[in-house]
Amino acid sequence: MNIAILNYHRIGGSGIVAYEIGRAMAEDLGHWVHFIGLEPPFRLRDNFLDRITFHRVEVKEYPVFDYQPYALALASQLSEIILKNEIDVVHSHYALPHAIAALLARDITGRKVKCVTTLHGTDITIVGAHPSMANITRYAIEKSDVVTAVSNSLKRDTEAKLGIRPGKIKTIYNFVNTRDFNPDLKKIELSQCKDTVMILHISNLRPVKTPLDVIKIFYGITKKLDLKLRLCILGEGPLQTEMMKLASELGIGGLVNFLGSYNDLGPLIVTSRLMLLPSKQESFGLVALESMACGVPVVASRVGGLPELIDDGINSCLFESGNLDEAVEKSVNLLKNPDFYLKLSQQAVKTASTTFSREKIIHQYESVYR
Ligand code: GMT
Repeated sequence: MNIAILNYHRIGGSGIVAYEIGRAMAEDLGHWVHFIGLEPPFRLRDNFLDRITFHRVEVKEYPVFDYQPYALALASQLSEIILKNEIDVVHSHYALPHAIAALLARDITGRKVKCVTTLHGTDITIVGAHPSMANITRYAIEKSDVVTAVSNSLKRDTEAKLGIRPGKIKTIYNFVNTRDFNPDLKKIELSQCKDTVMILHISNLRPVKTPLDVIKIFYGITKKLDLKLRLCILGEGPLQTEMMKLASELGIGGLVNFLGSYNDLGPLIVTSRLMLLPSKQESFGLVALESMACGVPVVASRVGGLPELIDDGINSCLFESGNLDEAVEKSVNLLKNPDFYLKLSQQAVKTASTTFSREKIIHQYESVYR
């Protein structure tokens, strides 16, 4: 099949999922994949992969436009790509603007190309459900041939918030590539983390991730455990300065490292002992899955799709959203009890490599395409 994939190129779960689907379609299943966007998906930038092409969208800058019309430029250039490459399926990640651009491009070509849309979370819970965007998001969903959501929680939220009929949206869980995320990866020697227990948080440090709570939970752990501890923050975002300020107010500034953004996360994850994810909302929590695949248990809030992935006390831990005392208690309990830790770590790897493996999930997408 010839598959076109539309996604956001910035670092984030939806771009990773889009890239990994394209990669698996080309590498494992022999399809031809065309990524289309302003920039290549960031994991593609370091790699050349056979049967994968990137098409850059050009947007004409014109002073009369208040906003450059990216969605229209995408639709127009996608219509050419559809015709030239005999595209069978356009897979849009995010209803807006990608699914709309795909529907428009199909109309322009008059071809019977199929439109598949995957919902990732914030496109519905934050943007799509806003009154200014609700109608067009509903239209994108209703007119797509198949719509998938990355968890049952997101599927239910979308049906409720946008009044979508049950049966229209199908859940296909996110997945992890266990070649890149597994417990046997070589650990990184971080001089600042030598002989210490490293606790990790990975996110875009936006309010929805409650990154200030990460600092507070870590502070609580340091008060209860007589261990050399470090908190490493991977990712960049608007709350970084506030996090630094809070850490120094609490007297733990020297124990918190901000490492910035990286592509190859596996070696950093295996170097750490625990992942903290206290998000306010998380439609799936890809980073939790990647951590579990590395055998690093997660302490996460019981929100959105996280309970579909995390079985509390079996493969990681969940706490009630906002209950930081519970988060501290569960983290301390894990770090203090090696047998319990090992049990959770092994079960986390098992969950990731069975229920959420690339091999299992990618066939679900392929059968949707077929
Ligand atoms: O979490 C973010 O802010 C980024 C966002 C994205 O669009 O990349 O992540 C969403 O999609 C991911 C991939 O499906 C999910 O794993 C994340 O849970 C979801 N984020 C939220 O729902 C907040």
